[in-house]
Amino acid sequence: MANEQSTGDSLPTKVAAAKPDPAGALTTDVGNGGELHQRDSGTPLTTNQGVPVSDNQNSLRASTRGPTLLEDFILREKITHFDHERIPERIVHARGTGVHGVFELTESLAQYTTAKILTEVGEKTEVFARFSTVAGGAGSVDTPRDVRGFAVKMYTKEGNWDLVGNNIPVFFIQDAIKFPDLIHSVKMEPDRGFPQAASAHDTFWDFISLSPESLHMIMWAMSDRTLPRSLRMIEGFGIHSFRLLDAQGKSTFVKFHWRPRLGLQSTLWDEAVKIAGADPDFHRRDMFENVSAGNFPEWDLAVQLFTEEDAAKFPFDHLDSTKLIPEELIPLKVIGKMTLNRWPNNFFAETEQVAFCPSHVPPGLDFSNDPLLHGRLHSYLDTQLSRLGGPNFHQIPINAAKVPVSNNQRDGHMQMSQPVGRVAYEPNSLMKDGPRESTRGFRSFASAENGTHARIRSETFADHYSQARMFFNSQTAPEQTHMAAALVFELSKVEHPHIRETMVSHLRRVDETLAQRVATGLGMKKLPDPFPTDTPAEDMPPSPALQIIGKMKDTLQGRAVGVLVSDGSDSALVNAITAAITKAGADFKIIAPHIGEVELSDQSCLKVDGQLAGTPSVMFDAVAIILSDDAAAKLLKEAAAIDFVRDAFGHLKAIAVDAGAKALLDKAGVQADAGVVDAGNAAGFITAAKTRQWDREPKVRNLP
Ligand code: HDD
Repeated sequence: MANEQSTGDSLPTKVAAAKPDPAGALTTDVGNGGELHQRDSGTPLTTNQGVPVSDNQNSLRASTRGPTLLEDFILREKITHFDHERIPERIVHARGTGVHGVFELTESLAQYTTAKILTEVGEKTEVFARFSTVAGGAGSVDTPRDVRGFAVKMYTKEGNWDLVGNNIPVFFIQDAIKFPDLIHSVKMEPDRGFPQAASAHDTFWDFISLSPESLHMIMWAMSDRTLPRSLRMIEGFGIHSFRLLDAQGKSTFVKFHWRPRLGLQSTLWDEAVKIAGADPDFHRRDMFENVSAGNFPEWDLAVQLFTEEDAAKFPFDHLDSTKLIPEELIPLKVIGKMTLNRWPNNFFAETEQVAFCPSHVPPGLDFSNDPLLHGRLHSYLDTQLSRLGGPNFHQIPINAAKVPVSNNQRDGHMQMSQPVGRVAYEPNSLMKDGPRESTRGFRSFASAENGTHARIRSETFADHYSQARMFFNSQTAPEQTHMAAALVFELSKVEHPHIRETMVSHLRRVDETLAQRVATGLGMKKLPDPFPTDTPAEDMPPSPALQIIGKMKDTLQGRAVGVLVSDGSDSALVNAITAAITKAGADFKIIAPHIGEVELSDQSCLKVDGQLAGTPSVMFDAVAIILSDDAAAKLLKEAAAIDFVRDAFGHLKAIAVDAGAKALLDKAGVQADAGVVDAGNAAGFITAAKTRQWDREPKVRNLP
């Protein structure tokens, strides 16, 4: 039952003087500042035992100024509950943002599986998605360089299906036994407790340099994929091969992909760093604001389907999670759409308590033999037991299946159900309508395994460099440059030269030009020898589907534009540009030197969304600056205004400017280019704003 508590909507009324009742009769409350708290005006405030509370401002005292009494069970209950408000945060993916939504199937996979969610076209299934960073704690910022978790719980008619993926289609390691070491290496170093939410430190790169299997994932981690512009604009991948099983038990392998309808988009590193300071909740706020405003983000669910025979022809092993199947080899088939359309009522109850387990699959799905997946099938259930306190976490509303759950499991911490009758076992003859096995129940693929029982890594897992090279070769020139810059940044934070050298020796196996660029960036006089390997990279055809820039959609939809104005700004220009932004499907925020309203040139008033110093240009995809001459002259002395312009330019954004704004650009040392558009040319500004000005990058930054 819901714990009914005051919503806080009825605020206390301030009165001039509230008098303490000397006899202690509860006719008047004395709170801090002499506030009189309205009694009997809303839902009664109660203890957790349902006892109404008459005074929530004062603890029970032996005398007016005297000691507080142990007898005060109301105080003790309230403080005790507060003391236990926190549960252990997730060891990884602690920082997350959850949203409710719906999945609708558009193409049936009935040929391959019996799973209803994948066969009943038009059926809508409720979902809860949680997006996360990996390394940082629950209170860390939203925009570090990090992989993003993409976990979706689908409340299907045949039980819950958790697709617990990331925004990158491969992983760091091939075997789950290495996972604790990987995570310990990236987390805060144990002796010093830092760095928080950062891979740029010795222990991470030490581990990576000694784990060649991670090189492909490192290429992704150093790409702009780990700097997403918005959680609404990331791809999601189930990563492992799963199985689809038909009614005869025939198996087809499947990989799952989520594709954002808004397209992929990333930030630049310098921008991400500045966003972290300007708004540590940047991604959570972006999701909250858009879902609340009805701009529901959507993803297509696509599958890659292949048989054992297809897999035998791949030049890699699909059971190895450090490998992907290029779309050019097995094309994606779109089968449905997920729409996220409802913000949770309560962050803790839903986003924090949601428990995902890759082992949660409905009948008609099954697992492949990926050794990383097999470790996960154990780990997630185990972690929920300590994080949520016991084996009944499935009864918490956010985790509960939307279909009846009936079995003979009993008791345990926080048991919420009250089973009736004397039978708690099966088979039995005493409870005729008790839970029984079902012919529609979950079945595992009947596989014939043979081979040596041993701690062994398959030969087919030995190639660590070919796909790393393919990924690098598939990128556009600016994306390759960003990867080199990211490696230089991260390895520059590494204190031990031998770790830097080992990393460059691996990079020589991936791509000589990349290795050279990074070595130069790290001030190395000569290249170290390539890392010894029996399995050097084979050249694979590039896969343009792995780019971000090349795949960017020609749209401003779902993006945000900052419009910097002042009192006296030209109203016609402001109105035309804001109308064009809205027409393009984007959002705009009015920024001004002061909060409240600005009065435009035609005396109309415009509500201000953000004060200049607290709303830097890093919060936006493009900016328009329309200022009166007076305001422009004043802002020439305002560092926040100069930074606004300089950062927008440095981050390769389109900038719309009027005459007043041009003075600001000059002061910021900005030399206008094609991305700096006259504010009178709203259409030209929208076109420029749909992309970054990549040509500008070499002019504003010395890149490796
Ligand atoms: Fe994991 C959480 C994704 C490998 C052990 N993982 C977690 C979450 C995501 C992933 C998205 C957060 C779920 C949420 O929002 O609550 N993990 C992955 C992916 C992996 C992967 C895509 C590789 C393909 N993970 C992995 C391995 C292990 C774990 C190999 C252990 C052997 N992961 C965990 C965990 C977590 C977790 C410790 C922490 C909190 C939780 O499970 O519920 O059990």
